[in-house]
Amino acid sequence: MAFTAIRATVDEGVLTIALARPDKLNAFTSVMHAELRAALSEAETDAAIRCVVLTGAGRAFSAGQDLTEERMRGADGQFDFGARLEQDYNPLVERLYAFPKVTVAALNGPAVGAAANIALACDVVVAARSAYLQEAFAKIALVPDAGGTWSLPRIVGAKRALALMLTADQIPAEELCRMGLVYKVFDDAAFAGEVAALARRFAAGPAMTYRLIKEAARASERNDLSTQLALEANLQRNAGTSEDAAEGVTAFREKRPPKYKGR
Ligand code: T3D
Repeated sequence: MAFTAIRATVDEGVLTIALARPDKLNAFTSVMHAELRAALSEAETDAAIRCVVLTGAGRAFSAGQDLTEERMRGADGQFDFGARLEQDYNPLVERLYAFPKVTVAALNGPAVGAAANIALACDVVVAARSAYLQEAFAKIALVPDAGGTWSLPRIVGAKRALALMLTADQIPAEELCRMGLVYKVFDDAAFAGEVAALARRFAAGPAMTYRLIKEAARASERNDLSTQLALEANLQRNAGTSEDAAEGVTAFREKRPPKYKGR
């Protein structure tokens, strides 16, 4: 498919989606959203794609919503700042949270505004040392969106989340890592190689089990301990009878790397 605002490439089971408006720091437009939807649909249905990496072209991950794009209007003809969220951002965030394959946000540079929170909706977030994240909304007198008010307190705690959102400070990669917003930081020169290696690891891993792990992790956000323990038992029943689980144990006994099929 020909895209104009993203680049999508597949290699060794990994779909890499690069937000690609580098002269505008990959700011999101409705075209970019539509193209992202198409690329993610492809990733969902194509069994050969087992991991999705979301990154940015050029020096930024993304500067969030394109502030020069014409605003949507409500039925009364007035600007409606919620409309774009309902049409584009909210479905994207929900889709990423529920995505059936492993998703990696690779912050090659600044992740700002809605883009920061889209990154946080991915399963694993890694960053180049020069990258930063900024809940920039308050700087332009807007409320954090794209799930930030939900995800940030859960990741960094209520007080720190509020400080991030109220100050709109740029938080450097190392600090993001200490806060738990980023899993690992890599030197800029090594970043692309490290991301590719991590994504290839996921693509070669037990895809069905990954899906179950994600289901358990997401469910824990609403479950009490007893409900979660029961869910774990059920999911383990599924995982334990998979071909991959049998292969995992056989490979361990035979002292060789496992060859997973994702079922
Ligand atoms: O509909 C709604 O608006 C509601 C939805 C809101 C969701 C949101 O995401 S709100 C948050 C939106 N984002 C921002 O407020 C960030 C705006 N950008 C910046 O503050 C700065 O650009 C950065 C701190 C991210 C980076 O600064 P710097 O100095 O490294 O780069 P720059 O020179 O400011 O930007 C380079 C170019 O990208 C520049 O274009 P030009 O002048 O060379 O033609 C700049 O205008 C453009 N750019 C950067 N961010 C955006 C953008 N263009 C459109 N929209 C942007 N968000």
